[in-house]
Amino acid sequence: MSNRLDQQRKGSFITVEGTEGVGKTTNIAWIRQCLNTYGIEPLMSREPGGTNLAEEIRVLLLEPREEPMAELTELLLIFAARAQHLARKIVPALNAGQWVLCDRFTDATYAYQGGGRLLDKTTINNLENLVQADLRPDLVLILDIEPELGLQRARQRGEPDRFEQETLEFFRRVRAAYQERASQDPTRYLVIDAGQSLDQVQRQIQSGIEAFMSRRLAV
Ligand code: Z5A
Repeated sequence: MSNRLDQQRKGSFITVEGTEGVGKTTNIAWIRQCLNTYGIEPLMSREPGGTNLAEEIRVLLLEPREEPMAELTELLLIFAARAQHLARKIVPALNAGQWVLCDRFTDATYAYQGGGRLLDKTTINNLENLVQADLRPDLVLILDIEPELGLQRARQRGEPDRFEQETLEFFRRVRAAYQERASQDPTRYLVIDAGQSLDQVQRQIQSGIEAFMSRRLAV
């Protein structure tokens, strides 16, 4: 099965990113509502995961375990899950003209494995090209927050997963990597100040979606 996109596709691929406790889950529901006002019901998904097999890989990735996971193992498992997710869910949906709204995608790999774990960006880029061919999100919303504040919010949720156990310094590097990616392509990336009240965050998201929709409708 190819991951190449049909050039005639009408669906858009929107992803949502950010560091811990940034409010992705809360705000994805709002993004969906914003799209609904245009008559769009997106296919919802998440990474790592999105299909039964990819969700099994997610468990391997997130559960703390005695044997430390090697960084390259982590990177390859993430792209293995992504290959499955693309082949079985995302690409067929986009090619059928559906919109896809995904909680995290490859920008998270550049941020967590590249920024956080300090893995070589060229290796990530090579895997991205292998697994995704020319598929890239049409719009990436990055919810941006001071890592201290995000961790405070995230740690109210109970037992931390393998990533949530990382240091503040790790999350500072993750954030910096997201910011760097956003600065390289300001039309495809939308950075939202997620440290504000939920109401203010939702207003920023709404105007970002409106701007994206007007660009899209103008094509
Ligand atoms: N990972 C990776 O390393 N590489 C990759 O390529 C990919 C992923 C794809 C799982 O992701 C892990 O996978 C992730 C990186 C790694 N690291 N971790 N952990 P995940 O997305 O499933 O996990 P998450 O980062 O913990 O996301 P989450 O569950 O969506 O949580 P959230 O962003 O923190 O959202 P939330 O639950 O909506 O918000 C947290 C709390 O804050 C909650 O109580 C809200 O009510 C509150 N909140 C939200 N917004 C506000 C505002 N504006 N004000 C005040 N309080 C708020």
